[in-house]
Amino acid sequence: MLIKVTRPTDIKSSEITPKSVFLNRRKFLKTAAVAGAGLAVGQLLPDQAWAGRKLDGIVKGRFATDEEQTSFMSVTSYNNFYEFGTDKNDPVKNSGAFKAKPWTVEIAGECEKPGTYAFEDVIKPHRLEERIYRLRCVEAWSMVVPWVGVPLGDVIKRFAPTSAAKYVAFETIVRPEEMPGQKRPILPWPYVEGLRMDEAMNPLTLLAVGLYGEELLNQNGAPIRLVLPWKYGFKSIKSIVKITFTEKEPPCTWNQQASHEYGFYANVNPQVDHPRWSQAKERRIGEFFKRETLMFNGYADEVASLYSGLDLQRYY
Ligand SMILES: Nc1nc2c(c(=O)[nH]1)N[C@H]1C(S)=C(S)[C@@H](COP(=O)(O)O)O[C@H]1N2
Ligand SMILES: [Mo]
Repeated sequence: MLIKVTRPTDIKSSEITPKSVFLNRRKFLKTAAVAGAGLAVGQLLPDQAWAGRKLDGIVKGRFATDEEQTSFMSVTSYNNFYEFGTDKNDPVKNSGAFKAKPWTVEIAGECEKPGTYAFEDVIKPHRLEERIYRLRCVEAWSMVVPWVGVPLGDVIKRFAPTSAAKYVAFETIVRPEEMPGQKRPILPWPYVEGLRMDEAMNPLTLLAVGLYGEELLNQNGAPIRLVLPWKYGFKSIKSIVKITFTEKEPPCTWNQQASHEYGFYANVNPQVDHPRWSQAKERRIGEFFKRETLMFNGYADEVASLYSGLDLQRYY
C-alpha cells in the first residue's frame, strides 16, 4: 500500500536530515530548551551521545516510504530501552558508558553452525541496505526511520537451521555496570524476544546496524538489533547477544510481563485495542494531529499472508 519499491537512484540524499546540520544547529541552540527531545535547559548532552561513525557501502534497499523522516535528534533521543531507564530520554542520557565494541553474537539451538561469532563476521558477508520504515510503538506513537542493516533471513541461512527450527529466539545483553536500568527489576533481564521462522525469513525483517547512514548509537540498540516494521516496536529487540533456533515458541519479555496486554505476535492492528487504550490512531513524533494506524502498519501486502490461518483478534 504505502510501500514504495525503489530503484537504487530513487531516493535523493537531500531527503536525509544530515547530522552535521543538526549538530551545528545544536551549538547554536546551546542555551535553548531542546523541547522536541524532552530535554530541558541544563540537560544538554555531551556531543559524544551523538558521535556515530559513518557506514560505507550502503545500497538503497527494496523497501522505502516517501513519508517525511523523523529527525535524527528525535530518533536518537526519544527512545524505549529500559536497560537504561524508563523515561524517553533516559537511554540517550544513561548509555554513554555502554561498550558496543568488541561484540560477539552466540548462535545456538537447532542449526548446523552454532558458535560464538564476532559481530563483524555476522555482518560482513552481506551488503548493507538502507530501509526507510515506519516504527509504531504499542504506546501509540510512531516514527519514520532510515535504518541500515542486512536482511535477517540471509544471515539465518548461513547458520543452516535444521528442520526442527520452527522459531528464532533473541536475547539482549546483560551488563548492569553499563546499563543502569538493569540494576533494578524493571523487567526480568535479559530482555528476550522471538519470531516464528517464516516471520524471521520475511524480506522485511531487518537486522539493523545503523540509521541515518551511521552506526547505531547505544540508545538505539548498538551494535545490532531487530527491526520489524509491521509489529509493535517492543518486538524490535536491541543489543542482541544470542540467537537460538528452537522447536517451541520462545518466551518474550512483554508477553511474560502482561500476557493479556502484549501477545507473541504483536502485529500492528488498529482494530484490536490495548486493554488500556485504543490502537486506532497514533501520534507521529514531530506532528500535531493524530494519524490513523494502518493494518500491519501499512505492510499488509508483504506480511498478511503469514497470518492467513490466524484469528487476529485472538492471536494479537
Ligand atoms: N532490549 C530492549 N529492546 C527494546 C526495548 C527495550 O526496552 N529493551 N524497547 C522496545 C520498544 S518498546 C520500542 S518502541 C523500540 C524503540 O526503538 P528506538 O528507541 O530505537 O526507537 O525498541 C524496542 N526494543
Ligand atoms: Mo514500544
